[in-house]
Amino acid sequence: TTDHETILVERKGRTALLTLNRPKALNALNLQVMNEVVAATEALDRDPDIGCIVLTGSAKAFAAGADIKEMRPQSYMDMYLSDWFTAWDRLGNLRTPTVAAVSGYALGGGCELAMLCDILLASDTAVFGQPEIKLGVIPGIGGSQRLTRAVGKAKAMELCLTGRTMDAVEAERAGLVSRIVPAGELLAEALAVAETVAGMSAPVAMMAKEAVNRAFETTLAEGVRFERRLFHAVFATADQKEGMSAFTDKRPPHFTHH
Ligand code: CO8
Repeated sequence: TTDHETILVERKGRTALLTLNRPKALNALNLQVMNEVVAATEALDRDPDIGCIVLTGSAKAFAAGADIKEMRPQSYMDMYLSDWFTAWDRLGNLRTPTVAAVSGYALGGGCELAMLCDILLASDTAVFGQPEIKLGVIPGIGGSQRLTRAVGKAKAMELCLTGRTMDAVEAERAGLVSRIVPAGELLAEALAVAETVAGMSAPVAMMAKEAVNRAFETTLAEGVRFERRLFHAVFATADQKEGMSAFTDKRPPHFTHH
């Protein structure tokens, strides 16, 4: 698509690839990037022909944070009245599964953006952190909450209070990323994962995503109840019949996303 300046959007079959493209600023996330990413992903989310969205940056930087130069002069009232960065929350509300492919710096808002995605793949060069404290601020796109849920208090507190970063190995051990991939293979692997997800039944993948996400919002008993309702609901899909018939027929399933 052509109506973006800070991102590139490509489609490959049922997969969409969104690349942050402000190389001179290491993909710093200004309001334009936010608005373009959110508008593009919401359009893809509405498109029944897209089953998974990959978000990536450059080899050097997934994103080096919110745009410090843009934020520097803002007052409290500027931030409050514009509800600065609120649109990023909408990325977490997409129904289509998302994959973050992180190479290089994922700092501050960049780390928060990666954590807004459903699957987080890191290259062996990835660097994660919430260094806002060094600038006299704190995380503002959910980092203090999502990092803590992902890696626990011990590491989240240390990272947010000292600003130190984690390499890919530490991030994987801590549970922030699902896997580490050699830098040269990151994008191909992310697209392969996305193609796998996009090949599943779209409504069932949406329900699986919704069920996992509910674990972050509710008690175990309520979460299990929620899962059970969705489990019963998948029996209303044609894809459940197709998936189970394909198994018994010993052939690959052909999901119709209904
Ligand atoms: N914002 C704006 N510009 C940036 C940013 C950024 N976050 N990061 C890098 N850049 C720019 C640099 O200014 C530089 O531009 P120029 O050439 O015009 O000076 C260009 O990108 C290249 O950067 P460097 O020369 O610094 O590259 P290095 O390889 O030397 O260093 C680093 C790479 C270590 C990543 C370094 O750039 C850095 O430390 N960047 C800042 C990292 C950071 O602190 N991120 C957190 C930002 S704050 C944040 O994200 C808060 C989110 C919540 C806000 C909530 C509001 C409601």
